[in-house]
Amino acid sequence: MISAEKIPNNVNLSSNKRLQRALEHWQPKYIQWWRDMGPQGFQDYHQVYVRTAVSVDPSGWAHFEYVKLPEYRWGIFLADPIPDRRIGFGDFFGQPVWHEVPGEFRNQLRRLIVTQGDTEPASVEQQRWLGHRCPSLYDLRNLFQVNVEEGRHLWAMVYLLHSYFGRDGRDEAEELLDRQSGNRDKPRILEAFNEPIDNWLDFFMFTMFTDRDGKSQLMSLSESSLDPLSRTTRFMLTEEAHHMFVGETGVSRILQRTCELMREAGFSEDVRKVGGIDIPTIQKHLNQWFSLSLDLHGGEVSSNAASYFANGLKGRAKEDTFDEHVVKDACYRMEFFEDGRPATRDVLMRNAMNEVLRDWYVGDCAAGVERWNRILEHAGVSERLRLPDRKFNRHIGMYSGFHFDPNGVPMSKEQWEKRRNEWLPCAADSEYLLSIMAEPVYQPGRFANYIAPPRRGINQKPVDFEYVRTEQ
Ligand code: BYC
Ligand code: FE
Ligand code: FE
Repeated sequence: MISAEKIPNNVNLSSNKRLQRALEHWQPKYIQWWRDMGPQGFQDYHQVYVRTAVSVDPSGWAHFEYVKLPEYRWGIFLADPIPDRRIGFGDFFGQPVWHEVPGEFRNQLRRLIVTQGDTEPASVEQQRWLGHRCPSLYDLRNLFQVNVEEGRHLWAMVYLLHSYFGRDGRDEAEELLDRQSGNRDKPRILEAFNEPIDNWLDFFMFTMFTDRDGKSQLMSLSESSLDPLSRTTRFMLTEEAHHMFVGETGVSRILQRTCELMREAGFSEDVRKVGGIDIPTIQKHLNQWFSLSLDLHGGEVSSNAASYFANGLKGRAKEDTFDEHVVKDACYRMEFFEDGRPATRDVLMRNAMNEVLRDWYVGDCAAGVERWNRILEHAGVSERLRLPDRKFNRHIGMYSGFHFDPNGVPMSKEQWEKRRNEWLPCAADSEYLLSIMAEPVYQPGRFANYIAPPRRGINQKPVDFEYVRTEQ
């Protein structure tokens, strides 16, 4: 059942009039932002077949309907509380979790929540033109599903800001609608969220790799001692799975189609001549979004990360799978880059928490790339995709300011400049991709030439279902 309330929620909003008023005050600003900065040209005349969260149990989750995007029911949902939940790591290990924000951690928690919140609307802004270049109605619908859920993730963080951070929280909530992706004067906080997402290969790589940073960061925040933050992020993770599905299967379908076109054209022919996306171009976009998303994990050695861990604010992904949770003296063997050479040294594990999470992230990405390579293998294509070395193209942390090739071999700035376009998308690649995406595909069941249809539709609907329809 959809609740009759203005803001669907499972936090008993109607019993907290102050909070309800604050959120109802923020809501029209949010809608204005969505209209200005959300999907361009798909606001008033299109209905999209989307899934709306109406409660956290599985039945409330399977609610599909046609909605006009600005009328999507963005709600506030927290995963069910875990009875007698205890702090799982850091200096307060074993104590009861917090239901309010401790004064001494207020600034750090606010900063974490604002940083997380900032990425959500940023991604919607980055993707706002893609609808005009969509490869099918199925993909168009998936784009909008991702967009409305990122909008809901913003709501999730704004709920925390309004509930627990008073005046400052309300100000931060306004600023979340004020910063803009790529804006020179008021950019989004983290780098990857200021990069353009102009074409669908970018979009699929972004949802594969950058939404996966969402997954690793949300996993570590879901360990938090601040119980409302833990419960909010736990529910967000269930939505994140679909975003990564969109990215992984999007690239899979491009690979599948590329292989078909290669076979048809004869393997030595340039697949671009028959309108496909060649594997080197796919690899370059992988390199781009993987390296940008590595940066999103912060510096390798970070006193911020150490202090988040010590204070119990941000844990490791799957904290309960570790043997020891206080981690006071343990060390992490870290590779440094000194005098042009790698050198290994021990650093306190707490200071290496960004790197620990990055390790988890790289492993999760590698598994995805393996799945992609199986498609190439089955198609009898000998090329393979691979993750570049983690030193490649970094702008945050100890490798920023140096240059490395995708194998991690150091190189001079001049060498890098000369070869950069072999490894990262260049103007000619974007131009080509935009040329094959210039005509959007809006007929149900039809797909652009460069991508294979999905194996099945959404919510057991057929692939040729009218996932987005113009209002009659
Ligand atoms: N860009 O101690 P350090 C998602 C700054 S994605 C720019 O190494 P720390 C989503 C840093 O702020 C998940 N600046 O890093 C995906 C610091 O500044 P100050 C988003 C950066 O503090 C797709 C300085 O560099 N969630 O949900 O450990 C679609 C040294 O920092 C960057 C989160 O990120 C960067 N990449 O920060 C939609 C979780 N990295 O203090 C959504 C919350 C670092 O010198 N954030 N800096 O001024 C955090 O946990 C942490 O802030 C970071 C690492 C993981 C970002
Ligand atoms: Fe998100
Ligand atoms: Fe996401």
